[in-house]
Amino acid sequence: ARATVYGYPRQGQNRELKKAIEGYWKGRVTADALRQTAADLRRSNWQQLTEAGIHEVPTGDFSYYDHVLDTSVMVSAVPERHREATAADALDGYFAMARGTQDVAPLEMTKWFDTNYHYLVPELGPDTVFAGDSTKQVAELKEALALGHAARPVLVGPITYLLLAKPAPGVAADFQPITLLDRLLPVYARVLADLRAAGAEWVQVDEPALVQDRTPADLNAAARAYRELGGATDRPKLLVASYFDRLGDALQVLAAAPVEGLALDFTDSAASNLDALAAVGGLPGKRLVAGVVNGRNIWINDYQKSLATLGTLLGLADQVDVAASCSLLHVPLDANAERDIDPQIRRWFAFARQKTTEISTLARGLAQGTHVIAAELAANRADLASRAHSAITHDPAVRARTAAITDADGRRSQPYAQRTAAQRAHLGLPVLPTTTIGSFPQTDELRVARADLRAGRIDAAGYEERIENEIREVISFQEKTGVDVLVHGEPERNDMVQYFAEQLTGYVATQHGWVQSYGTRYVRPPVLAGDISRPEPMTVRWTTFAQGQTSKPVKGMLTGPVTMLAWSFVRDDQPLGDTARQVALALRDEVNDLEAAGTSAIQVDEPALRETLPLRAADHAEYLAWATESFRLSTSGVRPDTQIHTHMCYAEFGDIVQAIDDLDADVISLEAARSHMQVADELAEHGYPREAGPGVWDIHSPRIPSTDEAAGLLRKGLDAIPAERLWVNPDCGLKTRGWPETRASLEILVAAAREVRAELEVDN
Ligand code: THG
Ligand code: ZN
Repeated sequence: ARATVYGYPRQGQNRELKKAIEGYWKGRVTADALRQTAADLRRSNWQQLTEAGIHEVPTGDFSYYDHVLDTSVMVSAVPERHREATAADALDGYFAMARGTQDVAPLEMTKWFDTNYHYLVPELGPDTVFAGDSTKQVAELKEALALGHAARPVLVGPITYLLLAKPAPGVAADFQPITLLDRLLPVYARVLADLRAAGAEWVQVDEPALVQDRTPADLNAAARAYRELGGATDRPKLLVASYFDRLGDALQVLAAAPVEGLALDFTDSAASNLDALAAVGGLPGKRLVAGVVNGRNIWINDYQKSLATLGTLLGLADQVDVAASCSLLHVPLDANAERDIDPQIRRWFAFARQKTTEISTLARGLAQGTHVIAAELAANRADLASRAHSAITHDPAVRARTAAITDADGRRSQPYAQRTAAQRAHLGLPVLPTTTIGSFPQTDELRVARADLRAGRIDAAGYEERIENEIREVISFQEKTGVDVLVHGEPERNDMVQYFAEQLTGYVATQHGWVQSYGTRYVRPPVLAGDISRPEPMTVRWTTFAQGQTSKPVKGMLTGPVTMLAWSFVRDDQPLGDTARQVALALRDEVNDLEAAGTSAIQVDEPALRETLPLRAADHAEYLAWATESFRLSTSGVRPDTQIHTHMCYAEFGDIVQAIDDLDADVISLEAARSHMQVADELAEHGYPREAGPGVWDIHSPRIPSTDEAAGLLRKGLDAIPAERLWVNPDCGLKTRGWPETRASLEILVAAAREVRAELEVDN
């Protein structure tokens, strides 16, 4: 048995890659210097992997921005509008596709399966002409081979590539990119031949799209693809990799294909792969790469359990190798860099570096017998026991409280239809009330204040004074502009998850735990390590300070339980629903404290509700049950006349309108401006009965809308949602916007609301 991984974090210990790329964009770093930084990072990654005992290192997984975009380049699927730029300069053209330019829009970005990584969506059409460009793949392979490593190039597979693509602009919306398969396969065959010629013994072809629900036509396409690629004579051995879930019906297809190896996910959520593999008769004559180390969470592996799985697998394939379940791109680099985390807890963590050691330890144990890893097994048992029996993971007070939850805790005392009039009266709202989503521009001064506080250049009092000044300005601006429901602007928050994680017991924040979100942007997901409780109020101080500055209602702002889970590393030792209920109860206390402090509208954001939907439809109901329950648990403790808002963005909502209704929130704000209010129609089609604010200002661009434009969107909203249930707001928070466009756009938003209100009065 050998040890391998499918991919490694690209950024470097100090995010050197981010700094080099952003420096290049600003003209401060030359292309040569950027290439050198990239080559240095690859070299150091391969060296780390080899030293950890990884036998075959991945190549081609490195990227300046995104590996799906790299695949588009590899098959020459460059959109028409980017051809001029790519012809002039390959690197600048690449970044033009990723980020757009003054003149052309970038490729659309969307989530990579159910991870928090985002890829650039290929744009294809009936006229797409593919051509093989192996340059990057061949160069990186040669680099690794020259450094003396055993290397395996990694490609996004043709089926996944096509299934992730969308119709190019101007192409019929019902165009199916998978129909281009016959044109794409010769290009893949060409790249494979080039890699063979460059010295690749094996090439890994990633097909994670096959773990989703697939039609028989898709499965036929997969069968055809691997029959054709496998049938080529001049090719390396093929390892078809799947991850993020079980393969289901696709397993049979791949097991029967003329390829030399399969890589399967054997972590808990994909555990049924084991039985399925036995049911198809195993993989006689093939190599099986077993993803037993979770590649997308940060907990140490259970060696005993993995060895048991691996032992069973030995009887099902010719050769069994050990790997992480997916690329290690989705976890931070090195837990040992976290000097501030309690060492007792840090022993429970395995980031990318630690995982490579786990993989090679398991491979050694499998190959030579567990006696050779006796010391590691003992240490692993001790660490697992320390976690299982810790007071951090088992807080009796939290356990008692979640055990005592009743149905009534998740139900408001009156139904929406009765609450709404009381809320309008209580809040004193006009028809078409105006509000914002919560955050106001995060200025450099605010970031400097936080850095000053961290560095000890100012004390807590000095920091709080700066925050208070900012809140005063935000409130006075909204009053002057005529906004109806105000917000304090969240100047005190770094990130909407991290801010709460830092204040909740049981959550652990990292200092260096960066994970790529998209391009050069990274997040530091906190860890839900133990039982969650709230030692003291988290937002009441700032919300009441803001309310003290105005007679208009100020909305309280919280991050909902689903999003707190979705953007963190979650516990793997209890069901997600249990963790969600603990977070929900902590938030419920905060909601109730805000109400007691005089807050009459409280927003609990759930931007991640839709994106956390499991990959397979069969798993949706269970997820939606705990998701909606935990939201209701956090919001149902308030009086009928306290208005609960929620907010969602980034998605189509059509398929979860019922779940949104089940949240029993009074008001929802949604992203809608770019889709011209399409979501309002979707809500109406499903008979959504509550108040809604489809966004009338696209905050993702610095462009200021005209009053006509915003009023036009509002009138469109009125076609779907009756006036007494329609709100007026932007698409999303304003933290990434500057003050000038924020001022101008909010004035326009209020003017548009007034204009349309006047029309309604005339109509009556
Ligand atoms: N917070 C968290 N997770 C998220 C989002 C969030 N996941 C989904 C979505 N939003 C991802 N979007 C972004 C947007 C911007 C950045 C990262 C993810 C970003 N990061 C800074 C960077 O890389 O320079 C670092 C930010 C920091 O200092 O914390 O700009 O909103 N948790
Ligand atoms: Zn949003």
